[in-house]
Amino acid sequence: MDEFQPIGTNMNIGITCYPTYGGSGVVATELGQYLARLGHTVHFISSALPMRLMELGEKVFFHEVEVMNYPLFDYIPYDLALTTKMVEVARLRKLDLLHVHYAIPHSISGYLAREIVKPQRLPVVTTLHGTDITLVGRDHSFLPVTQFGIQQSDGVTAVSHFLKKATLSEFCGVCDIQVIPNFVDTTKVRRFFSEEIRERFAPNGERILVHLSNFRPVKRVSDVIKIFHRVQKQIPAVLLMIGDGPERSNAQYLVSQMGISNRVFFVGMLGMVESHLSVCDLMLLPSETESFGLAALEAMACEVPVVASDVGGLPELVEEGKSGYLRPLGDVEAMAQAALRILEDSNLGTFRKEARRRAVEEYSSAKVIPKYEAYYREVIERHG
Ligand code: GMT
Repeated sequence: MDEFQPIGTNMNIGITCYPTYGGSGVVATELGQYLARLGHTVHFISSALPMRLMELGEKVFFHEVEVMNYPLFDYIPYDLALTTKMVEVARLRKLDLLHVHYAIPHSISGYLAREIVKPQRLPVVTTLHGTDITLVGRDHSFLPVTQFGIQQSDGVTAVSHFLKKATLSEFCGVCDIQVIPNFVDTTKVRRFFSEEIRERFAPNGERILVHLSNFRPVKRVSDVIKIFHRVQKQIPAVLLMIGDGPERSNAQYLVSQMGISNRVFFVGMLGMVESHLSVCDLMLLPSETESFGLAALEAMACEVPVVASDVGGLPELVEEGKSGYLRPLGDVEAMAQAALRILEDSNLGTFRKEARRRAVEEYSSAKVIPKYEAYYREVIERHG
C-alpha cells in the first residue's frame, strides 16, 4: 500500500457500485479497500460481490441486495431493492455517508434512502464515471432522472475534467462538481516480469500488444484488430485481448478472417491484470469515447505505454509523445504508425519509464484517495 497517513476521525462509509467487470466497479472496490486500510469502516452494498473485492473482514463488509421476485413483476424493481438495503445498512451500521458510483440508478436509490432514513443524516456522494453521462444518460428517456440524481446528490465528483465539462453543459449548468481522477495502487500494480507468461504468448521474443476492456461497442475492438494487423506485418508481434463482452465473438471472427488467429490470444477476464500487463510492450485503446481510461492507467503503472484515440479524458491521462500517442478516432493507420514508433528498440525504454512516472506522480492511490477523504468530510460538514 502507498504511504499515506489518515487525518481525523474514522468514518462509516457505504459504497455502491456495479459488481461486474468495468472501471467504475474497480475504482469503487479499490477505494473502499484502501479506505479500510486507513481505518475507516466500509460497507459495500451491491447486487453481488464486486469482482476485485478480496478483503472482507473487520473493516470491510459486503451487503447483498436481495431482489424479490414475484409473479406480478415483469421487471424486478432493482433500484427499490437497492434502496431498501441502503436504508437497512445506514440504520444498523450508522453510516456517515453513502458513496455511489455511476449515476444510474445508484444516485436515485441513494436519494431515496437519504429521504427515508431522516432524521438520521445520510449525505450522498455520486461519482460520475462516464457512460452514465456520455451514453446512457444522454438517452432522452433517462435524461430527467439522471439530472435529478445529480442535482439531489450532496456531493458530485467526476473522474476527469472532460466529464465534468460534459456534465455541466448537458445535465446541470450550475452543479458543483469536483474532479477527482481515477487512481491505481502503484505499489501493487507494477511491472513484475514473468518469463513463464511471456514465453506462453511470445516464445520468439515478439513484441506483445494488449487491449483490456469489457468489449462493448464503445471500445471499438475491431479497430484494435485492424491496428494490430498492420503492426504485425512490419514487426514480429502478438496481441493479448483481456476481458470479455458483447463484441468478443465479432472480434474473433475478424481475427480469423484476417488469418492472424495464431497471433491473437483472447484470454478472457482476469482477476489480477498486472501479471499479464507486466509482460506487454504497448496498450491499444482506440475507444469511441473514454471519460478516463482506467485500463490505460493500469497499463502505464506496469510500464506499458499507450496508443489511444484522441477523445474524452484520454488526453488528460496520456502525455502525447511521452507516455504514448493519441490519434484521431478511427484512424487505424495513424495508430499503427504510432505503435510502430513506440515499439522501436531505441524508443521503447523511454516510453516505458515515462508511463510509469506519470502513473506514480499523478495517479497513485496515495495522491488521489486523500482527495476523496477530504471531500467526504467537507460534504458531511456541509450536510450537518
Ligand atoms: O463503459 C465502460 O468502459 C465501463 C465504465 C464503467 O462504469 O465501468 O467505464 C467508465 O468508467 C471508468 C472508471 O472511471 C473509466 O475509466 C472509463 O473511461 C469509463 N468508460 C467510458 O467512458 C467509455
